[in-house]
Amino acid sequence: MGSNRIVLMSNREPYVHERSKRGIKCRVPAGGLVAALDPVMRMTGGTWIAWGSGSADMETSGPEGRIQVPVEDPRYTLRRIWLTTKEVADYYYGFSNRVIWPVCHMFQENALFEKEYWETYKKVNAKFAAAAVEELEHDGRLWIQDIHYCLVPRLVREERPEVSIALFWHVPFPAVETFACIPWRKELIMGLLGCDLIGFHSSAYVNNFLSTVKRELPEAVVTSSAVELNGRVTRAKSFPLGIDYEAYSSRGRDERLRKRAARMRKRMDIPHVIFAVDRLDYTKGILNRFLAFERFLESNPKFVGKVSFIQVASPTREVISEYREMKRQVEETVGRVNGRFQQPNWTPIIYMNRFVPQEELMAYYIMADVAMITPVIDGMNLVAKEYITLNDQGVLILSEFAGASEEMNAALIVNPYDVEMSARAILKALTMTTEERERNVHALRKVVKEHDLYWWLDTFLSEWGIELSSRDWNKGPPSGPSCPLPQRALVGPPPS
Ligand code: ADQ
Repeated sequence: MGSNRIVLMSNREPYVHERSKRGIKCRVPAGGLVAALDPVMRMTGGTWIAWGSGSADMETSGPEGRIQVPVEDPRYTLRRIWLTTKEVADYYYGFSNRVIWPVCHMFQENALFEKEYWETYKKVNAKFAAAAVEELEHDGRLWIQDIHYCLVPRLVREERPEVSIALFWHVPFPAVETFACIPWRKELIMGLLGCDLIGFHSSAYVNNFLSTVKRELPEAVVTSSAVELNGRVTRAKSFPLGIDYEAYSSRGRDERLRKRAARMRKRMDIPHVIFAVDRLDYTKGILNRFLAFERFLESNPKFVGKVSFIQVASPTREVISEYREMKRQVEETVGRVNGRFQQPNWTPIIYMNRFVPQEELMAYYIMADVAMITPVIDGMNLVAKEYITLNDQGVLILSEFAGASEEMNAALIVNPYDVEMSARAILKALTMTTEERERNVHALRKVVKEHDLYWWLDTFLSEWGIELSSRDWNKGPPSGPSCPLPQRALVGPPPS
């Protein structure tokens, strides 16, 4: 079955060294996935290859970008890949975020098919593939995360036919006609078919991927779960990603956190609170959500002054014009709706354009009566799962276009484009009895608990031929691994 030592590849690194006025600090990026994959790497050893994006990454790594992590108890190697400003602009912001991202989210009109982006994407993929070839043992395993390295599987396969390669695709895979917009679609598909296994969040995305392969490569033999091309088989399967249910659930029972949530709620002094948190991305449906809230207030005047909508929207990809334009529209709408309904002691939409620390986010989850998670399209959406785990009586309004809705159908499911329907769902959510709310939470928690992060890891790894029980490895809180500085960083001169 080959070695269990994994070479993991992702755009973001698990440990980032940053220089500040007070010296070098090591940061563990927020987000469940890094926290989940770090224990896998600790357990299996091996190497994590990622873009070295931190301002002090170079001076804290060895000559080839290698550093042993976690620094206080080294268990695996982090191999940082250096990218020039132009490479970051063209491969990351360009091809990944202005070609693959919009097309996979069916926003083709936001895509920019620049040849230069493609050329740089190829170059950066070749750089990452070369690093993987160096790091892989004979019979090793390469696990690629997401859309940034579609060409790597084939490039590595050409050099090292014996290694096992898997990839998890974190965003939707669109319908065949939509993917066909990409001028380099065939090269992307050929690249992905270097994998032995490709995971998606839902069976719909698996089907879309297989249909695209069928269209682009008529010579391939495509079944409902695999592709055979030139004697090599690539399997495609759905593995819905979950959260660390136990960790979130135990935070939800934490007395200090509950008191904090109660204090926050008391300060607001309002009968009802609706909450949403997203990156400020055009896929997240923030604008439609505000229009639905406006319609709700319009048609239910008795709720005017009685309900506030708290929206946390963290800045993201602001160098891209579509994101700046969307931010402008969202902020204009907040201003308009608030201007229309605001009263001296009541704000209809409380809008925060920043990243909030995890503790604060959890307090919002606990204090909000309703979470309105209504992306116009989303690969999965983990916020929906986090909210339902933390709030014992919370009502979830969920978009039918979030991957999460495939399993979480006990939520109030809405079409986010249908403003009337979404406004009616808000009314329903605010008028449900305690019994109805608890029944729904119970049904939803069952799915979230069953298909949690460790289920995802174990199912994916087992499908790939690795039998490990990840649930036993990571008993820590969802805040993830700790990260003190390596000694070298305190004394070593910066590299030239
Ligand atoms: P995202 O679109 O970034 O990623 P999403 O699932 O919405 O993923 O959220 C990821 C995490 O970020 C959650 O844990 C959430 O709590 C946190 N978060 C989001 N906004 C925040 C904010 N303003 N402040 C603090 N924390 C915030 C992609 C796909 C998703 C898919 C994930 C995982 O687009 O569809 O679910 O990957 O595969």
